[in-house]
Amino acid sequence: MNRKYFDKTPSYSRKTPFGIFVDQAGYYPDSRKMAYIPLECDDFEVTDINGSVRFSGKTVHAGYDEASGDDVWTADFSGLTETGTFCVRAGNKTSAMFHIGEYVYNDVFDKTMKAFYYLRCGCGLDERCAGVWHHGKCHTAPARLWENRDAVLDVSGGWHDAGDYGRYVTAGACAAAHLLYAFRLFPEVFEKQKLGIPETGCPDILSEVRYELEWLMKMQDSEGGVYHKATTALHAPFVMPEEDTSEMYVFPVSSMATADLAAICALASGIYEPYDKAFSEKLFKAAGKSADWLERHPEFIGFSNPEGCNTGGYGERDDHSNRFWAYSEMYALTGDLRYHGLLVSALNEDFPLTALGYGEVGGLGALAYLLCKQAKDVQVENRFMNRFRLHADEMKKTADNCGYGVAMKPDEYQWGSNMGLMKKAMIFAINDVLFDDRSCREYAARHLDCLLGANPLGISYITGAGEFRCNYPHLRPAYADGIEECIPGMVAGGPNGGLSDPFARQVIPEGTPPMKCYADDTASYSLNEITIYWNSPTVFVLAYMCGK
Ligand code: 9MR
Ligand code: ZN
Repeated sequence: MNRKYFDKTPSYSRKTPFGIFVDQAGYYPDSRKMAYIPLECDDFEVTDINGSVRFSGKTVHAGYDEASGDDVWTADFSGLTETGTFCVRAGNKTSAMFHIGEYVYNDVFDKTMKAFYYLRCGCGLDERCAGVWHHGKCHTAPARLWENRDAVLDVSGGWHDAGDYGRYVTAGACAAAHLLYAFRLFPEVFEKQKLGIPETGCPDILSEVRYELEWLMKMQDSEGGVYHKATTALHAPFVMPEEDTSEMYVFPVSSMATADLAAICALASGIYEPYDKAFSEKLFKAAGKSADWLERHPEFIGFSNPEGCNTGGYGERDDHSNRFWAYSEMYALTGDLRYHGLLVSALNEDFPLTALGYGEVGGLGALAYLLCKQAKDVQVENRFMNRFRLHADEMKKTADNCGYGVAMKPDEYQWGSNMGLMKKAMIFAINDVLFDDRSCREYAARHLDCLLGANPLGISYITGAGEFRCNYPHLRPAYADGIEECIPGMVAGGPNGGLSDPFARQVIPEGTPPMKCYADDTASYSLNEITIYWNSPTVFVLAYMCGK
């Protein structure tokens, strides 16, 4: 691979200096605390910053772990409940330093939420809010319809999707949905959150999501159909966003984008109502218009890149779950029985009812129904409840058989595996909410521990969080700004056994176990990109952990 663009810091060879793996953000005093050691040992101790032993115990041999290829010993130090800064030691190995305390997740919670602000397109980031990562306005010129170059429209705003500067409706709706459901389920943790972003007179999370919603509504055409994406024809080089001045195009309407827009606007309309009636009304109208479009267009209108375009495709094989989500949110918002009929008919198609997007969004539709105040069909309700329960039960078994305590099977380490990891934690959190099942909290926490360093590479997959953390994501501004410290709060895609890019194939030896197929290097888009919909489930999980 040509490293011309990516020679800032050749970082793929950076290895964790630690031999014992812990959650580098830390643990609550009363929570389960587990360190993972891929080496035989009997005794372990936990020392404080002065080196004094505060806890000691015997390790347990958890056994061979397929996803990592490690033979794992665990050190359970749940019995250590005092607050402070510690590290685990066994033999001649140590862990990273971590905290035990009541607020251990607040910093990373704020950072992962503020990451959305750093991804804003159009407005420019001023120094007061963005500090050293400030930059000028980007992508504000009017865009052209790909299929009718004479038609020009304003689609400025919204979040950059990922390491690239594209903006895609289904991806954006999914990320916004995770954030809005996080707010809906755990509002108290957001009430006081101060991110240092431009304020609009409501909790910061709502100001931030509003920035995306305003853009999403610009993607709706006069008939109610929604354009699939707004991107340049080709991915930009690794320059700052304001230097990416190629022509912006708006690509054709898809039924997935239209359904997801109806869904997210309906959801948002209810949530913003107490803060801003006019905005809520605007969302309501947009949602209704796209929902009407869906009824007039029962056929699937998919998306794949036209010739001459290489930006993200976000194609789907069908739009069943998207339509279901749209009708379910419309019913939740309006109580109109017509939508109830439509959501129930949508269930005639087979799609996963706990999937939380992007792509399959049945779980978001089920959640909309379960949480709504409208009259419910008990059978439908029970069906949705059971699916969430079964999903959690199944995941518990997988997690209990995994050396690192998570419900990820070896073949689930694919492009963006950290999204899979966080969506599993979301399912546990949702089960805690729906069934008041507190055993789920521990399982959700294990997944967060894994993301934050309790994994076989001993790395925190969130920039700016943890002693040994990723710092060189495939993220254009993070490279082009020339600043060594990466923009904080970005969740890396993570291990991907598929080795789906040339750089990954070059640096990861064949046969490497999937959970170890990772390199913290700008060059690897299939291992180390960031996206809004990998950050959003992480915010959801952190909100749950900081709250309920
Ligand atoms: O997240 C997407 C991943 O699941 C796919 O395997 C991959 C290849 O199609 O595309 C990913 O999405 C990318 C999108 O197309 C454009 N923006 C960056 C996204 C993350 O890599
Ligand atoms: Zn931009």
